[in-house]
Amino acid sequence: ILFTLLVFITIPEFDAQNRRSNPIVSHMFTADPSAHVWDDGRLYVYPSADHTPPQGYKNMDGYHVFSTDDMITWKDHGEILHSRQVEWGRKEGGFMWAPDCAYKNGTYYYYFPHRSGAGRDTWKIGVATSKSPASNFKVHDYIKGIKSLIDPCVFTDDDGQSYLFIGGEGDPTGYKLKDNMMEVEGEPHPIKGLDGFREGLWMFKRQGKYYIIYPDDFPKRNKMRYAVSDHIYGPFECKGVFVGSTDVITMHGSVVEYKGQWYVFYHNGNLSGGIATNRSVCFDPIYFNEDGTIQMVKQTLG
Ligand code: FUB
Repeated sequence: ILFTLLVFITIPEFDAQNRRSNPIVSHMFTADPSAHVWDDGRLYVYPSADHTPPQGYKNMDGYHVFSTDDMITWKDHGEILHSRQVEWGRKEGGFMWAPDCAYKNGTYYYYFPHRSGAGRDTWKIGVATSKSPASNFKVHDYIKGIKSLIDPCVFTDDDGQSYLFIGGEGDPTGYKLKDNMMEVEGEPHPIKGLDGFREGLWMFKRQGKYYIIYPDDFPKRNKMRYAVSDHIYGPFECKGVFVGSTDVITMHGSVVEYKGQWYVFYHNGNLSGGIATNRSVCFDPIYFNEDGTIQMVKQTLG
């Protein structure tokens, strides 16, 4: 019942430079944030959930959703999905990794990577749907006919066509989604040019260019790189690192524009003192140069 109660968390006010402290959530551990702005004017963050005491990536479970309309006060909408609701999932549960959410024609589609068995080759991308952005999600099925990869990102282009990107535990790959948002059509497209790609890609579009941000494989502490292309499937040109490493090995996040400002969401381990599997979601503003390159992010800590 506790999880279904709405919890309001207030973080300290912006200081004179319009800054505030990270992380955005401090009553639980969160990671892999996918941020979206929906028609109600709020910004929603769909992260995965780490558990305490640290139980490792294999025990990740019980997704929550958070939203804000001022980038200061965050509302926890409670648990929206647990592996026990996933009939085709591994019987031990867990392995609910980095999710994403998309909206089409009055329905929210929630995409989550989950193993259907014990092995690394059993990853499936499940789909749950709801008429609301942060409650009442019902699990449908998983997306058939795609590779066993993690970290879904669903991007909808200006013409309304949606695409699924997956990658991690294998090379980044893009697919065209059918209108039902639960099936792919056509061939898989390998995404070329993401130098040093590790996992967790996220696509956004700005001034007609496709951007992909992605954690690199920098040893011990991943950094966030980005790459740019004129075409949805690339080839992309890697432009380098724009978020430096944090106190945990993984890096995973998203970029979104809200009320005229662009932001990057990511995670670090500050809340737990750097425990790799007790992460916390952060955000910072990002700034573009005239040529479309992204300035190095100043990470707000504490
Ligand atoms: O959080 C579990 C996994 O670790 C994610 O799916 C990866 O992107 C990495 O953050």
